[in-house]
Amino acid sequence: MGVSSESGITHEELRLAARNHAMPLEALRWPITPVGLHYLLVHYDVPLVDPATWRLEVGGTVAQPLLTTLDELREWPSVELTATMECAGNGRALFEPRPLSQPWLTEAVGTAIWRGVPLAALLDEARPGSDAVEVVFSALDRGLEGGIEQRYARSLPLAEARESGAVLAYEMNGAPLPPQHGFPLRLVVPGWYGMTNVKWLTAVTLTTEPFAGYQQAMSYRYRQHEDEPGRPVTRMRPRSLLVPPGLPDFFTRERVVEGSPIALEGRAWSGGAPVARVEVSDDGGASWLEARLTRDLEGPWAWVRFELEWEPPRTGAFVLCSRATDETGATQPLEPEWNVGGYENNAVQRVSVTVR
Ligand SMILES: Nc1nc2c(c(=O)[nH]1)N[C@H]1C(S)=C(S)[C@@H](COP(=O)(O)O)O[C@H]1N2
Ligand SMILES: [Mo]
Repeated sequence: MGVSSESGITHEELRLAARNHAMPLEALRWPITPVGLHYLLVHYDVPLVDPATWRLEVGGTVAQPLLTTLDELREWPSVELTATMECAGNGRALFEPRPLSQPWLTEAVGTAIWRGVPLAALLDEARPGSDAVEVVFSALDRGLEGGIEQRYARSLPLAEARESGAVLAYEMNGAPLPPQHGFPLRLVVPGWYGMTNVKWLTAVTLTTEPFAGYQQAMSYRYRQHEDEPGRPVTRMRPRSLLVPPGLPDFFTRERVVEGSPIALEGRAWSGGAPVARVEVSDDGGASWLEARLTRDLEGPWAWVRFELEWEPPRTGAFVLCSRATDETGATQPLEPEWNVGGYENNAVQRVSVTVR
């Protein structure tokens, strides 16, 4: 992956940005992101899938291989999972120099209610062999990446597959998955960065060796240098985002607010542990005020809402920031921690506002 120190994005980045849209930040007002506002990331092409011929194949080192249709899968006992999902590349375009890939700013996130079959139930039915170490999830979409032709595939350690609360989802927010979000079936692993949640799923394969596919061994590694193996990208770091207050300027998106106090609100999440606190700063992170948290969604995997009545000490220009800390004490840095792939940038967001 190349980098660019140019502030202007390249034609290739612009094309990716137009295909893969972010969630407009004002959508942080909705607890559950309306489907069309949920962010979208598609590495190759959205496949056209015929639900009548589609099958899920469960195989590899298992005592009971399975081949199921969509209708059969819908007969299994199902669960609902409310989960916030964020692309591991969120914040990539804010790195300097900028890793060349999908140029996200801060808003590659969304929260949905997923309905489907618990992955653990499927694994119990298939009975993994005692030598099984990983579960590989393979999709229908194909493409080239790093010069290698492949179909999108990712793995999880068997223990994580069983214990993470992962779901094989066929519904998003009460309706069948739309094509772009993985119709007819996708994996959802709560707390993990987006790449784990394999869309257009067609095979679940138990292996006796760690998976060495492109999206596992080459991509989604946190590295400081091109030539080190790095560590795998796994769970979402803590992060918070403000609903941009006041009125936006059309072109610059700079905000103008009036009066006092000003109601600030936003959402915060972490894949490691529940969010413990959120603080807000009006001086670019020099001093912090404690925000009030509301847990308005089911379960531990959904973002929380935060709010604060802000009394601007003067009129003029301010830089607002928010900072989430989770129950492990993990928090957001003021500056991004650069890495080759441009992953896990959970540096505090900066929102420029002018108070009139
Ligand atoms: N089959 C397949 N699954 C995939 C992808 C993909 O390109 N192909 N993109 C991954 C990435 S990088 C992310 S961030 C999430 C995005 O999910 P969404 O588009 O439903 O928001 O899907 C993941 N699952
Ligand atoms: Mo992603």
